[in-house]
Amino acid sequence: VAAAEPGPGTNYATDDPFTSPRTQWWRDDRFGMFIHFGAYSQLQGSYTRADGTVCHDAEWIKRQCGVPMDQYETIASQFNPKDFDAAKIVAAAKSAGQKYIVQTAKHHEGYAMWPTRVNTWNLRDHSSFDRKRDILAEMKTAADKAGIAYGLYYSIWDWHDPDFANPATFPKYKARMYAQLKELVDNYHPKILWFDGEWNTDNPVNNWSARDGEELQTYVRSLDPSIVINNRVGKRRVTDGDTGTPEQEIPAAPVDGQLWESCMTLNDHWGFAEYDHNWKSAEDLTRKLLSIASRSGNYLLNIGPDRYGAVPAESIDRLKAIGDWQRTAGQGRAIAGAGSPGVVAEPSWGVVSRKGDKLYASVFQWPGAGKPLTLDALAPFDVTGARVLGSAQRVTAVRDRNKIVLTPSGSATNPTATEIELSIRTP
Ligand code: FHN
Repeated sequence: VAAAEPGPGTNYATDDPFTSPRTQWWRDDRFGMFIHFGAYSQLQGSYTRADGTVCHDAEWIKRQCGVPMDQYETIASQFNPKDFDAAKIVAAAKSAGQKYIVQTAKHHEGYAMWPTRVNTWNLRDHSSFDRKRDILAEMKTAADKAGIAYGLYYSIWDWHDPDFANPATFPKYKARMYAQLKELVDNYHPKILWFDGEWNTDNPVNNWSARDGEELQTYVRSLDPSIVINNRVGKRRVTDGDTGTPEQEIPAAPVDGQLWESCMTLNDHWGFAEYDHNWKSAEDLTRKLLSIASRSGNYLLNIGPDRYGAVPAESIDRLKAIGDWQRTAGQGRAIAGAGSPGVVAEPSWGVVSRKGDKLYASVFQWPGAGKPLTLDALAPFDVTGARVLGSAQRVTAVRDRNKIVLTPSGSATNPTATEIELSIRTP
């Protein structure tokens, strides 16, 4: 359902993100793709020092492995992501049922992944890449074509710009950052600006103040008031921006009274790391998505393309498997457009989400034919129908005081999660 366009004169600085038309699409989508891709990808997670020892990290490799800046610049000059294929990446997102994308435009290394005019530390001017290509423009075009919202990540923390770490010249850094953000908004019209690095604790190197955060939000809203902003924009995570950003965890909702989005990796790194084979299973990822949606959160699941821009097959396969589960028997109804049930507590055997007058009970531990699944009611409501998606079996729903006892007559339809759809009537 297309959200109403916010009208002119809307006070974006004070509207409530929980109800604003500006965030409507984001609240409905539930599932997005994060992309960590930068000059660090050229190293693919391994840096060989002068003494022959190898140091490992991904997007933090510059800092964690102490790569001197001149060497890092040389490495970046070899970066040639010739196989970056926006249509393929967007298709992978689509296959997963992801409805928006957030791509790193600039990570902590300070390297701009678009042809910025602000400096030459960017993919066009400091690489071996085709100067005519602009991968952010390619992504924006492909995302638009697929009906996927496109957003950009921008790190406030900058390891490359010397003015970031110099209190006397910090305003010059800020001016350049503002200019880059204007380029991003003007050229790629992001629906999300996802900030990061406001938190770095290298004091006194981190000159980013709470006031800087407030100003930045006002600035972004002045560029385009419809942009959704995450909370890492300032120093007041609870009140800054529109969306909370728990990382690698699923919190109990609500998070400090904010909309929230859990960002997570598919293996143990954000950027490509050739040595990291610790991939999460499709079952685990799908259950995480269901759990997050059942608590009215969003899931921002990351891919890290390799140095040539290719997405690991392990990522592509898992994304598709998450989408396949959703496409089976309409099971995806438990996710997009759904949220916290309100009327029942989270059961021990799975999670429950709600969309309008339907509850979706995602059963992770199926009890077996004739065995009960119990839900604790938190509010009065009637169950007017119950069925197992993708199965002809009967399921009865009997109320016993504040408990709803569901008894399926057959076996689980799906080892990841079997969906029981309940039709409900609330007074
Ligand atoms: O330092 C970054 C990290 O590399 C990655 O980008 C994540 C994504 O949320 N954010 C930072 C750590 O909080």
